[in-house]
Amino acid sequence: MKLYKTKTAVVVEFEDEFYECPKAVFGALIQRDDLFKTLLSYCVPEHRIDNDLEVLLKQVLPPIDQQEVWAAGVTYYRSKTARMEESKDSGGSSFYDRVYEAARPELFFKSTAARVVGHQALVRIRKDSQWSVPEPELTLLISPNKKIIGYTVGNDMSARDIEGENPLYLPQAKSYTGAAALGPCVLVLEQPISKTTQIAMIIYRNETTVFEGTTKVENIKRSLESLVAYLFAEMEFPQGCFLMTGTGIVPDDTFTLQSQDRIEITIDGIGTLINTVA
Ligand code: DO4
Ligand code: MG
Repeated sequence: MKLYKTKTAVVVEFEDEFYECPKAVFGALIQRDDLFKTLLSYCVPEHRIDNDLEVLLKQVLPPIDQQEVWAAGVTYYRSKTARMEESKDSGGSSFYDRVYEAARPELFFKSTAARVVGHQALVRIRKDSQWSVPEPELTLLISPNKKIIGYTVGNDMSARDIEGENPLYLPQAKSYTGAAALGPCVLVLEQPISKTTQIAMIIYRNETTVFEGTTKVENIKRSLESLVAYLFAEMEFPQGCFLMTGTGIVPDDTFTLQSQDRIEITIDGIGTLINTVA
């Protein structure tokens, strides 16, 4: 089932029907270990609403409340090779090689909730970057008790030239206004998401496709549980958190985003997160 946050309601989509969750507080719901069961309890005829997915998608907000957004890096082979290439002149490339093989993953703070943008909102490229890309990432919703309770689509916008110049610039390459997008909903399952789930990204410029790529969750080198275990090892998240799990799709080195490009990221079972570059 899918959970949407809109300006006026909390809505569940289940078996092609829509249900409103009266009096539900979105921020409290997305901390619950029993989220699937709780949402199911709203899926009764008295809460059914006539809704159209297209109409709903025009009203959705980012599916977050006060949670921090964290991110994992170099979890796919493609990400490792791309980072090694972009940082070769700085002498930093061996860090990526080593972290790909190491037991401890790369984890970094990506965004406060207030800076996250949602479906159909604008993302940004930094004015001081000449080489920026979107990173399409399966994003986990994790409860305060370290349980993966949902999945959403994430875009970890990144300034490749800034990180490539020096890996210590990572926070500037990754965290700035308009750098994190989540949405359009949270997929809530009774069982873990399938490893064969496909992640796809298309970038349009003036309605022409300028980049297209796909990967699968099974290409992540690490288990999702191990990423969560490292993130929670020495840190508490009283309201839970979101964790972007890394990108397996990186455009060729000649590609950089431009203002007005439209980025469409689709993850099977969740939906499509669409953002335009401001
Ligand atoms: O090391 C830099 C960040 C890597 C990243 O964001 C990714 O692999 O998705
Ligand atoms: Mg990333």
